[in-house]
Amino acid sequence: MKRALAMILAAAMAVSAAGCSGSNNSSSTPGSSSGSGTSSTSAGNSSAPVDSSSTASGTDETVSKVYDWPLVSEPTELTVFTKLLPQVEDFDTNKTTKWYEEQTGVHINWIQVPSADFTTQLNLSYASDDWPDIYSCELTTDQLLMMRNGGVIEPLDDLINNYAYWANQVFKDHPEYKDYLTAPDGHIYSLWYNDTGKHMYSTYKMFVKQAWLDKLGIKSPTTTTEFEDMLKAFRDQDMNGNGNASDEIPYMSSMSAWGGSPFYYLVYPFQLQSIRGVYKDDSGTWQLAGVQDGYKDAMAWIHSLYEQGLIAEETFTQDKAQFKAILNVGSEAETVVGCFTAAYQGEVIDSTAATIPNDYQVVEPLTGPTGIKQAATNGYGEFKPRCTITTACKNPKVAMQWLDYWLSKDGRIIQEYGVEQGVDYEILNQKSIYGDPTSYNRLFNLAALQNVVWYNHSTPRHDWEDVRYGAAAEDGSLDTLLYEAALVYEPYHVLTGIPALSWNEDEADAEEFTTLKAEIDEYVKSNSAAFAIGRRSLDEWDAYVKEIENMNLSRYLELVAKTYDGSKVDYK
Ligand SMILES: [Ca+2]
Repeated sequence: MKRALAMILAAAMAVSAAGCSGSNNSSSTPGSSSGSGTSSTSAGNSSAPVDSSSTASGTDETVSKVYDWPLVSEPTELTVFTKLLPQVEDFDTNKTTKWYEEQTGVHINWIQVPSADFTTQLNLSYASDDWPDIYSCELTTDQLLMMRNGGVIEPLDDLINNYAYWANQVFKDHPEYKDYLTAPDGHIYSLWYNDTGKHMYSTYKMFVKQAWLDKLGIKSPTTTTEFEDMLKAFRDQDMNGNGNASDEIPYMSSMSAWGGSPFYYLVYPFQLQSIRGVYKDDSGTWQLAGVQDGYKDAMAWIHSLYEQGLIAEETFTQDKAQFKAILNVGSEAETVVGCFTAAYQGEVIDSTAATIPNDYQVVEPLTGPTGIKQAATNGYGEFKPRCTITTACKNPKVAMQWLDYWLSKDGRIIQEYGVEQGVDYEILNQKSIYGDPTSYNRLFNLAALQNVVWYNHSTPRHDWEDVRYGAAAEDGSLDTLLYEAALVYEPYHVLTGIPALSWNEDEADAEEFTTLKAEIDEYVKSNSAAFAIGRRSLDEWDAYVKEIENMNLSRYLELVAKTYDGSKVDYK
């Protein structure tokens, strides 16, 4: 065991260093469902049906029945390692902690690690020989595999099948979640966190200044031709009415804003593109979008827009703050930006600015010259491993049930709105964003220091959509706009094949994949900007494609396939 621990300590340190480079590292990925048959092999016949009609014989401890509280009949303690966000005062005295202990009868000894130092402390913890009962925090697939290799964790399949009532309820509607969570060895090592907000499904959207459309007497564009005509009108006419017909900026954005890159929305009418740069084509083969003929057509169109003064060059160079300074002005006469790309209005518009968010209305995906109308989606929003039980845990059944409750809708309401109705939150007789007749109104400030809830990083979470959009619908509120904009894109979603989680048992392959991905993605991005502004001529397209092939594109696509959908097959 000593040697194994030394090895995972070294590996953990490597992950810790890598962890600084941002959360969007591709370890994670998504899931193409490669058949649910492989997921619960260890469970044997104990994978009890979650349906209450099929109660397992002779035991009352099956997932056919939601557990009663308290979970235990004698005093029980669990040690739980979790992340302490700056917004949470203290887990020991937290209102949710006290309430949950009363319900469950389980006392928690918290190990609270401030978020600033979290990844390092987590890696040190599982590399030590002093493990908590539960790691109740976000985990990566790499970390889970290292924990497994070091004996820190074992498969949770049996515990989930037998005791996780709510996890199994969710699996009934989302059997693909089991696939996502299943490691190449066929076992599940964690519960999960997801964000199924519709706005997460398709992040690259276009927003246009509605008053300018009204002034022109035109409707929101639906085709690339209409879009181009609209930009020309913005360019040529004194849209803001300040007497100067040349200060309007038809389209501008920032590559650093969420959803801000033009190389998605403006590419979709010609070519499918994903946030990972690759997509699975109709024949099931992984392709790099940036070398497809459709991508070249998109670059030609974007360049022609640029040549005509319809796309601001700053789009490719300025950061979000610089863009916001141009967008958020004090009056209509000072308004210069006609349209922009972003995930939603609130990403770049200050709700306090004179230019209020709903001045800019969402534009649907454009139909391209060949009739393509699409918006790429991964099909699940965000999905990550979260929370696991260690081999040090003496009472894994209780630990599983303690975690599992947080996947219920009631648990989700508490995570989001607090424990006590009338004090932490109220229920309003006002339609919710989701469309329910009532809505939730939080009565404390979640963004400031508080001690009511554990906040968003400490438990498993299933994002029940009616709770996710449970706030009151208010015209022009950013949350309402977020949801409304997402609905406009939903009919045009095209799956990219990117899976929710990627598992890679082979460290050398994983490293090579990461390196090639970074190099190729950066090359596509910088050349796209060069093509757009004419710094590189599209006459050089074939040379550009050849350059990417020479960066070992074929090996990269092989690793994409292995990482995104091949692992399970290899290790079956
Ligand atoms: Ca003007």
